[in-house]
Amino acid sequence: MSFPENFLWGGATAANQCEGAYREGGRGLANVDVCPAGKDRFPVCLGKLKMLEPDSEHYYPAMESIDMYHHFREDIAMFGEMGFKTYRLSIAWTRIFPNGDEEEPNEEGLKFYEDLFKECHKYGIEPLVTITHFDCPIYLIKKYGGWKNRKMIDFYKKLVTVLFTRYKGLVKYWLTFNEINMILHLPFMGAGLVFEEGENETLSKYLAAHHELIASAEATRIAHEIDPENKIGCMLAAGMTYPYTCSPEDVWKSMQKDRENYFFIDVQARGEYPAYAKKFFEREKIELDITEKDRNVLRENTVDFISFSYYSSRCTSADNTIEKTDGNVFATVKNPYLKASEWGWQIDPLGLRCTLNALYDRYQKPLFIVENGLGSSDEPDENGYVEDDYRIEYLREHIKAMKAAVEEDGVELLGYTSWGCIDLVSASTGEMKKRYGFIYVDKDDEGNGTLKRTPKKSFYWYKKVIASNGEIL
Ligand code: BGP
Repeated sequence: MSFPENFLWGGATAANQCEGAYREGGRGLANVDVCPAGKDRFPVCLGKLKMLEPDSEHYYPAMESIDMYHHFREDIAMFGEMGFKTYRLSIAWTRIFPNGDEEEPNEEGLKFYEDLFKECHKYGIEPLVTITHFDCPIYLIKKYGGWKNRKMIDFYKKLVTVLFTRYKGLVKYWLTFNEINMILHLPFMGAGLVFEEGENETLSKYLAAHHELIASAEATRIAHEIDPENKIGCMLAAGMTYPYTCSPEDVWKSMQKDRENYFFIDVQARGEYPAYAKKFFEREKIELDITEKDRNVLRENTVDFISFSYYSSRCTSADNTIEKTDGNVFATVKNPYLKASEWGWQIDPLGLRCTLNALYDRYQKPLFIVENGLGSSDEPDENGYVEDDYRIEYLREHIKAMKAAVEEDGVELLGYTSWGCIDLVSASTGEMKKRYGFIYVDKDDEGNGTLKRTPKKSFYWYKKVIASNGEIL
């Protein structure tokens, strides 16, 4: 038997990509609401194009998305039918604190998630909650500059205290920040950073990183104080960086690239800034004002487990002329040994085994794969049914690799939640067209569609995988 009996099989979503109802229930505006679909999306997500209100001329698919806000009972019932043991979702910060700095939380928002968690438990589904998934109140960005400002730590502490208190007994697994390393790659989306002309962007990104790292450690402390049963994880956009050739220059470059991302987890899992980061800060003249109290908080509150998303490996070369391709935001050298998805994301199941081993070797903490999947422009038949053999193939190969890491390499793995278990809006495109789900949702990028949910072929396949605890693939 390769997977433990209590292995947490399931699926993952994020509030802003599936809930819709973006102005209902007292919800305030967040950074993710002002990232349009289309050509302006990347400049906005990068913090280069200031856009702090949704552009009223245009429809953003995320405003309505699949309207899970009103359909969650139906959706969770379908997850239950697939046999999910866990469901990863995120809290929209602005449903709880619409501006982010109020004294009292919004009861309507708290009640919404309470009902949702109770619904999960009806089916024996353990919620796995991302506290912030690319989610920062616009008001905090306008007034304080987002995570550049140390005051954000206090607003976050207040948020988590409310959540841990209210959902005690309902939620045990928490992730503090989705893909925390996205601060470096998509700073507005990741941390609400907007850059002014001439600003030292590297400094601002690492300042924001420091504040999020302290906030994450504080959340870990508070979670354990409120309920010792709570398990707190960090979350990394992972994927090993291969050297393009065996030239030592390429190998060294790949190590440096990996460190850019490991940096966050090094702090969250080991409790202190690594030596290479201190040297980097000296070279770049980055002064972070790390207090004695900060050091203690980091040291005393390391995470209980390490979670990560994996879509692809990455590849790098010291030679800048080699062709690049897209890969979940990280521009990477095209690896000639790999096929790619419609969006150019390269497909590398063995890379998942490599990544699991690399993370386990480095941290020796339990791991959790909380995102993995294939984005595709699925074509339903007249009944809304999608025969998605390509998705089954992708998932099967990745689950095989994960199984090998557990069975043959001894990696300790808590669970697996595939990304976008029900179709939702894509983070990188802002569109519905790029689908990941086991469940097709009739909704297009112009807002048309009945919202009808239909299981795809992969729905029935995944159900068997879970029922056999990964034996039938
Ligand atoms: C991760 C994000 C998710 C999700 C996923 C797939 O980086 O955490 O929110 O969207 O990538 O990416 P996309 O939707 O761009 O295909």
